[in-house]
Amino acid sequence: MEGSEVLRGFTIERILSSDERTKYISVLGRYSGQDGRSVVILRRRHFEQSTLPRLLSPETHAELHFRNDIYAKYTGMIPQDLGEVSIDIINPATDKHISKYEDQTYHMVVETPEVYKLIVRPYIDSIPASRIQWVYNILEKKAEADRLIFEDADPETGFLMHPDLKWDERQIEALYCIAMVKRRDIKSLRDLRRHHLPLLHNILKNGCKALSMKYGISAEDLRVFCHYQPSYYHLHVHFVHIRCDIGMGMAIGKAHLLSDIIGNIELLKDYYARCTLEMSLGEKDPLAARIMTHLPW
Ligand code: M7G
Repeated sequence: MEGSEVLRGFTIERILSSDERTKYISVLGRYSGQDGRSVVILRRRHFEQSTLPRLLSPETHAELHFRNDIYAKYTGMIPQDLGEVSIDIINPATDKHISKYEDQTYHMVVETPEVYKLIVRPYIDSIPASRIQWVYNILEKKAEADRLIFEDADPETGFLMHPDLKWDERQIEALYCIAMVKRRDIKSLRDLRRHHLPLLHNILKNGCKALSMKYGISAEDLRVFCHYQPSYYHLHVHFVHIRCDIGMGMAIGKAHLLSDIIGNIELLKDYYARCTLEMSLGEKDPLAARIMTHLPW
């Protein structure tokens, strides 16, 4: 579906979350004639410097709101083509998608190696593979092949780099890219061991190099990290411009710098099998309920 068809037949069920500061809203709804539910995310785009000459010209129609001495406030109608919004659609959306985009209270949760073994790993193994079909589509070049930034095809240490769903490649300061490892046996940082160091070093070094060649950004301007818990259990690494504010996505208890991960494993080969990890989980996350009921307090 494209163009004006993409939202035809969509009815709003409820707002999942909305953020005035980042001009973001996520909405739950249904398409008529479909059983499942859908999540639609709208984001207003940041002003691009290159469009300023048009924005600040008579092409923008301004209506006076009030004037006081040297101060004036207007409501402006900018040229139509500069007023684009980004629209992400997840259709059909699972309960996990809905909870991911829903406003909720977050709690800090402690995951010992035992909690991981008894609760978290069985939960990860119970997630249907279809949940990461989009990852396999990327690895097999069935989707986003035209957006590929870099590929190292080595089956052990290789990865593919793409712009993340969250980035429309417009503004370098909003740069958000994702490196997806080729091998399919690493679910998350919990699985990382010393023999994975060549893979991790490769992603850090050649991921930064690829972004420098493609976008002219230097490694010092990038945060390179993994999420724990991630939303998708196939190892991937986030590359984000240092000026890009991604809120909870870079919070303590969620984002783990790749260089720290490497350092920890260099110190102790099975660090991530033995460490206790504290993390923030939304109370609507299906994992939260499972872990909470097993906490000793
Ligand atoms: P995560 O740490 O598992 O979850 O990262 P998070 O969403 O809580 O950060 C997964 C990353 O993959 C996120 O940054 C998503 O925006 C990104 N992502 C998700 N999907 C479904 C796609 C996709 O289809 N294409 C691309 N390029 N990125 C995606």
